[in-house]
Amino acid sequence: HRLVDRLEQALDQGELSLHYQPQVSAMSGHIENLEALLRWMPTEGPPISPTEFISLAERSDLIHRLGDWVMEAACRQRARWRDAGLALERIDINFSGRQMGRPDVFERFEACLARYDLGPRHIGIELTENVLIEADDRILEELRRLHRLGYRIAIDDFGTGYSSLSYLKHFPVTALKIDRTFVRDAPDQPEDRAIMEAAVFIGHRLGLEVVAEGVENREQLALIQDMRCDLIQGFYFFRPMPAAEIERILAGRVVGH
Ligand code: G
Ligand code: G
Ligand code: MN
Ligand code: NA
Repeated sequence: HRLVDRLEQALDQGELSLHYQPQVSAMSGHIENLEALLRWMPTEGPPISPTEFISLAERSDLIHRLGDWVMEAACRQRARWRDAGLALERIDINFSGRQMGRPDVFERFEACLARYDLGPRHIGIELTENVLIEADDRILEELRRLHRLGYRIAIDDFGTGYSSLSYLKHFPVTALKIDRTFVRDAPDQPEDRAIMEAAVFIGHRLGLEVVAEGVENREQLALIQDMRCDLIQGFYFFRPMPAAEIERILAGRVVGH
């Protein structure tokens, strides 16, 4: 496949980068965490959508190289920001299904953090519902181990997977990210509002942090604040941005560690 070959070259030639989208506290509006989002900007031609090239990479072992690259880049950046004293909690990174199938995926994850002297409060993990459902016992045991160590594990796109709620009993997670389709439709659709309210309720009853994704306007924001979501991620506050822009925004908010 031509695009796969191009992607492999892009990795070698530095055409990939991470953008970071802030998650703000629903109470204070302060930036707490960042989600790392992969970007491919070829030196020639328009940017290529991550949905397109990640699903393509998923069909081969290239996803592992890509996953390693993301981990390394996110850790390097987090360590840099720690050393600069930037007021910031975690950078969360996305893991896809095939990545989780690699037996040493979390060994590599922890080794990567260790190289930069980072720990559970610096880097978190996002997994979609479907990835969690399909995880085998070995993967779940690894996730439980990371959870016990204090790593934050978020369920991405919550509410859209082929899942039953019972899986919430068994999975070592710390946060739900309510899928942005619910947020998008909530102002006009009572059903979407109802599902969101239920998700916030169940999340909080299970001791989980609840994140609303895809907040784009004041109307959605007001609804979400009424529902007592904990964190908000969406274009209304911030788009995914290059590291330099994050630094500009966080500049002046320097703390001691
Ligand atoms: O940033 P954007 O909304 O265009 O991302 C599109 C999709 O690509 C999202 O589902 C997101 O989770 C996924 N994605 C972005 N970066 C990464 C990454 O580093 N690893 C994986 N596995 N998925 C990613
Ligand atoms: O699937 P996942 O949640 O990992 O991917 C996050 C994706 O959501 C990114 O591609 C990001 O660009 C996108 N996103 C973040 N905030 C908004 C928003 O407010 N509106 C829309 N339409 N997309 C958003
Ligand atoms: Mn995500
Ligand atoms: Na999501």
